[in-house]
Amino acid sequence: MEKTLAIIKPDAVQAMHTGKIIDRIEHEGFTIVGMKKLHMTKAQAEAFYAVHKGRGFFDELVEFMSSGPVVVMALSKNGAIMAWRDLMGATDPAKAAPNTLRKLFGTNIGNNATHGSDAPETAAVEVKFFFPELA
Ligand code: FUP
Repeated sequence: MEKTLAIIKPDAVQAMHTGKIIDRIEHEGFTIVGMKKLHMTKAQAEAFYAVHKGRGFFDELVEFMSSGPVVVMALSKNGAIMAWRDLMGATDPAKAAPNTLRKLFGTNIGNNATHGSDAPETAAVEVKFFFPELA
């Protein structure tokens, strides 16, 4: 069964959307195979988003992702990577489809409530980053 890495970002945790997002995850047929709440250090956030280093939004992204607690989950489902990205919606909440998590809970392209791996290679690296025991 395919696995993907999902994160409930600091904005959504702070706004008390964690329970609603987990409820959607369960009802959309994902199995939560790993879950923990943690507060990333700046160094951890930089390492996690290393692929974006050099982009204009990198510093802001690292600041934001280390600004408060997050909930990280390894999700399993047939086609989990695309299914989770579909459930999240577009990166920019303003462009996200109705009823997607980013449309419902995101504020703007930076504070967009959730993260999801974008391909099998990144999913493997990202799941291992937080759940080495699942790799
Ligand atoms: P996504 O895969 O949908 O999370 O989007 P990206 O990998 O392109 O971007 C990762 C994160 O960087 C986004 F979730 C939010 C942040 N970002 C910005 O703040 N500004 C941008 O223009 C693009 C991305």
